[in-house]
Amino acid sequence: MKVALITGVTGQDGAYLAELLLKKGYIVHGIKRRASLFNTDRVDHLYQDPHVNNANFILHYGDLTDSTNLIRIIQRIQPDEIYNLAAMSHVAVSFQTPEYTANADGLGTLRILEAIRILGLEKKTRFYQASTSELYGLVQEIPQRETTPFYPRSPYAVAKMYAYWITVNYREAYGMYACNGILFNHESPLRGETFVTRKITRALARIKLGLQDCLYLGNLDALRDWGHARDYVEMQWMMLQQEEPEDFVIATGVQYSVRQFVDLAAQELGIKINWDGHGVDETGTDENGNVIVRVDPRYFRPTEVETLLGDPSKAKEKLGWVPKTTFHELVAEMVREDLRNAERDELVKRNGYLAYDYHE
Ligand code: NDP
Ligand code: GDR
Repeated sequence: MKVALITGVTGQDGAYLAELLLKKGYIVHGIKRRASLFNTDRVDHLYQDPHVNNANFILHYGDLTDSTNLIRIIQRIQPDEIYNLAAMSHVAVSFQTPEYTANADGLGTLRILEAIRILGLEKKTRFYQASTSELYGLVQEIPQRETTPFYPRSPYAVAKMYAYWITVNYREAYGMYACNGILFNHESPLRGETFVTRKITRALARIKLGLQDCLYLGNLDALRDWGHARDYVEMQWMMLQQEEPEDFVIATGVQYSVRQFVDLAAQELGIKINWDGHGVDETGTDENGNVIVRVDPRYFRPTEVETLLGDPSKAKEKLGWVPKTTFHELVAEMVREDLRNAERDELVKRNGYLAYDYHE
C-alpha cells in the first residue's frame, strides 16, 4: 500500500484529495493545526478511531512554520508521496499578515523539501507543490501557460513564487521527484466562506430565506477561470504518477467575471439582483423584491489581479486532463448545498434556538 502525506488536509483540496487517495487504496496521513475549536469538519466523514488497528487515515498535529514536527512526521511515516497543500491561502488576508504568509507558504515549502533531504528520502518520496495562477498576477500573456512569465501582485503570490522556485531548484539540484501544479481557481461546496464564490452562494441563499439583508462585494469586474476542486485534486495525484516530474497548468480555459458568477447563482435561486441598491427597504430587498448587492471598498485589494485565464493544453496532452464539471454545474452545486445549509439555519432560527445570528 502506498503511503501519502497531505499538509493542509483540513482544507478544501485536502478533503477531496484525502477521499480520492483513500479510494485508491492509499494509507493517508494528514497534518492538522492545533486550533481552539474543532477544525476537521471537512474530513470528519473520513475519520477513523485511532484506537483501532490498521487505520488508513491518520491525522497528526503540526504546522508548516515548525520544522521539528515536519521532520518527525516524515521520518515516522516514510511517505511515498507528499502533497503540500497547506498555506495561508487568502490573497486579501496576506496583505494583513505578510510575514506569516511568507513563513508558512514560502519557507514552509522549503522546510518539507529539506526534511526529505535530511532524511535521505530524495529517491523515495515524490513531492507535489500547490502552486497557483496568482503567480501570473499582472498578466504578461493571455491565456497563461507554463512558460508565461510571473508577476506576483500580493504577499501571498510572492511567497508562493518562492515555493515554486525552491521546488524547481530541489528537483534540479538533488534529482528529487518534485513538481508544481499551477492551479487556477477551483471551488466547491467545501470552499472557505470568505472566498468570493462561496461568499456569493452562501449569502444569496441566506438572503432568499430572510437570514441576511445584503451582499457586500469588492471588485465585481475581476475575471477568473473557475473549475471544480474535485476535478483538480485528481490532477494533483496524476502529476505524481508520471515518469518524470514536470510542472503543469490546470485550468478550464474559460473565464467569467465576479458579476457573472452572482447573476448565475441568483438565476439558480430564482431571484433577481438589484446592483445599485436603490430603494432598499428594511428587508434588504427593493420595491420589486429584488436582492441587494452593494460594492464595499473594504474588499478592494491594494494591488488587484484583474484577469486570469489558463491554457491547460500541456495537461490535456500529457495527463489526459479534461475538466468534468462545467462552470454552470459548479455554481448549481454550490447554490444547492448553501440553500440546504440556509434552510437548516432558518429552521433553527424559526424554532427559537438561535438568539442571534453568530455568522453575521
Ligand atoms: P484552504 O484555505 O481551504 O486550506 C488550507 C489548508 O492549509 C488548511 O487545512 C489550513 O488549516 C492549512 N494551513 C494553513 N496554514 C497552515 C500552517 N501554517 N501549517 C499547517 N497547515 C496550515 O485552501 P485550498 O484547499 O483551497 O487550497 C489548497 C492549496 O492550494 C493552498 O496552498 C492554496 O494556496 C493552493 N491553491 C488553491 C487554489 C484554489 O483555487 N483553491 C488555486 C491554486 C492554489 P486550517 O483548516 O486549520 O485553516
Ligand atoms: P483569489 O480568490 O484571490 O483569486 O485567490 P477570491 O475568491 O478571494 O477572489 C477572486 C476575485 O474576486 C474579487 N472579489 C472578492 N473576493 C473576495 N474574497 N471577497 C469579496 O467580497 C470580493 N469581491 C470581489 C477579488 O478581488 C478577486 O479578484 C484564490 C485562492 O484560493 C488562492 O489561494 C489561489 O491561489 C487563487 O484563488 C488561485
